[in-house]
Order: sequence, then C-alpha cells, then structure tokens
Amino acid sequence: MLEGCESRRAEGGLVRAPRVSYRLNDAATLLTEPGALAVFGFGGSAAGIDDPRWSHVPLEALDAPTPCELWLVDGPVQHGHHEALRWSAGGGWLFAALELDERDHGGPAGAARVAYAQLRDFIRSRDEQQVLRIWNYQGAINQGDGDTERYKLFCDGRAEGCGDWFAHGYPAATAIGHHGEPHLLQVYLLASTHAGTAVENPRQVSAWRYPRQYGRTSPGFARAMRLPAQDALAISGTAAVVGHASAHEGDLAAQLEEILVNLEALLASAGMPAGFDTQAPLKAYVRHPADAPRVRELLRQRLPGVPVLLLQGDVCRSELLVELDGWRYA
Ligand code: 3EB
Repeated sequence: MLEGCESRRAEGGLVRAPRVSYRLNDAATLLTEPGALAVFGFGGSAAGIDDPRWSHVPLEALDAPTPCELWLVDGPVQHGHHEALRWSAGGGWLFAALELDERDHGGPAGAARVAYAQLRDFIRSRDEQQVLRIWNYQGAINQGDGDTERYKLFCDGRAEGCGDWFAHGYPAATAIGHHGEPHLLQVYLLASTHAGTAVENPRQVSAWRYPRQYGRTSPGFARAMRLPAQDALAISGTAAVVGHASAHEGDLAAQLEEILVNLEALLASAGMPAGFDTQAPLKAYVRHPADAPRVRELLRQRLPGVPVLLLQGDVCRSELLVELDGWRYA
C-alpha cells in the first residue's frame, strides 16, 4: 500500500514535512512550542520580538483577529544570524530570511541580487542544500513602466544573484507587493537536506518560459514543490494566468474561479488528492482591501472549512486582482 510505503520511507530518514498552521496565540508563546522553526506576524502586529525565527511580514491582514503563522518540525531547533540573514534549522529543515533596504543596494535589482547571493552563500555552508520554497515581498511592486517596472527589476536582480544556483530546477515561489516601508525587500525560504519534486501546471506556460513581453528576465520559479517525503505540496503564488496570459481582467470573481481551476490542475499534476481540507492553510493576496469581503465569501463557498488568511498584496501583474498560495498535505 502506497501510504504504508511512504510512512516507512519517512521513518527511514526522509524528512517529514513541516506542519504549517495559523494560530491566534501571540508570537512569543508560539516560539516556545517544541519544534517551532518559524513564526510570522502580519501587518500591524510588529511584536518587537528578538528571535531569528520571528518574521514580521509587511502585508496588512484583512482578517481580524489576525493569526500568526507557525511552522513546526520534528526535533530540536537551532537558530542564529549570518550577516544580514536570520536562520533556524531542525529535523532536516532550514528556514532563512532577510530584509534589505533597497537604498543600500542601488535599488530593487541590486537588493534582489544581494539578497539571493547572500542566501546562496549561506545555504552553501549548510547540510540543508535543497531550496524548496521561497517567498518575496517587495514594496510598490507595480510601479514603473515596461522593463523598468519594479517587479521586473526584481526579476533581473534575482536572476543575477542566483547565477546557476537553480540551473537544475527552480523552487516554488511567491512574489507579492506590500504597502509597508516602500524600500523594504523581504525574502525568506524553506530548504531541506533532501530534494523535492518540482511540479508544473499543464494549464500554464512554465514561468521561466514566459515570452519577452513579460520582461527581460523570466521569473524563475516552479508552480509547486512536492516535499521530500511526498507528504506535502508547497503551492506557489497562483493567479488567473492561463497559458502565459492574464485572464478575466477587471473581474474579481472570474479570476478567483480561474485560480481554483489552476489549483485543481496543479493538485492533479502533482498526483495529490483533489480539493483542499481543514489541514491545508492557504493565503489569499488581495489587491484592493475593499474586495476582501467578496473574496472571503467566495472562498467560504468554494473551499468550506479551509483555513485561508486574507492579506493585502499586489500581484506582480497590475491587471491581476488576487492570488492564492499555500499548502496541501497528502
Ligand atoms: C504568475 O503566475 C504570477 O516571480 O517568484 C507567481 C509566483 C508569480 C511567483 C515570482 C511570480 C512569482 O506569473 C506571478
């Protein structure tokens, strides 16, 4: 039986997926939980905590009360700092994060280049060499025109900083615009001692093959990543992109429906069971806070019982109004 095989393999040394959940406890309490690898607070909840595992994500929460996000792993967790970055590690997993001020690095491209170069250098020194999932939060992401739009400059710098890091295959990723301090770039990642399996979406052109019209440098990310023990799928930021084109410009509900179709196609492509459940936390990044009630209601109908955190975030194409990402456990 497949399930039996997989759990035996996990016991035989393959790392069990981190358990990601939303919790209404305060961050300091969550950090005391055994196996706490990372804790995230959103928007206003700048808790002033001095722990490398704590991140303040500069996206405003559109839910009240706002939970924290907790990542739990098996076994003891170590943590520390390395240059500008914070890290924690345990159970075969590594979290690493950094925040840079673009003005210290000549702008959005320079900041992305330095962020990725630092992460790469750090990972090189670690046992957890396999980067599976990355999150990027950039201020004013849609500002600027054509190739000088800030997201496109971020893509240029990211590719430069990576060099040939992901020549064998890209991690899953999210890139979203925040409305916090405009020059702040935040990047964090999850890596492992074991490789995952990248998953593409048959309905979508792979991002690294996007045609020239979307920028000089195609975004380097996989649509999803099956974690090493095959017990979870990390789902990249998923928008209403079909082929390489944005669908349903100006139509929030239709974009959300398209995203749900994309997510189902992705689950099928990954060999995961259809649908989402109460164990699988998702995020919805909503461009206009006024759309939050509609997004919440539509998701309540279409994904009943699924924990979805609504955050104010700008999708990297200005015509896209909403994006989802998150997790699916097998
Ligand atoms: C898309 O499908 C939407 O640049 O890392 C989604 C996930 C998107 C990750 C990235 C961009 C990124 O193209 C945009």
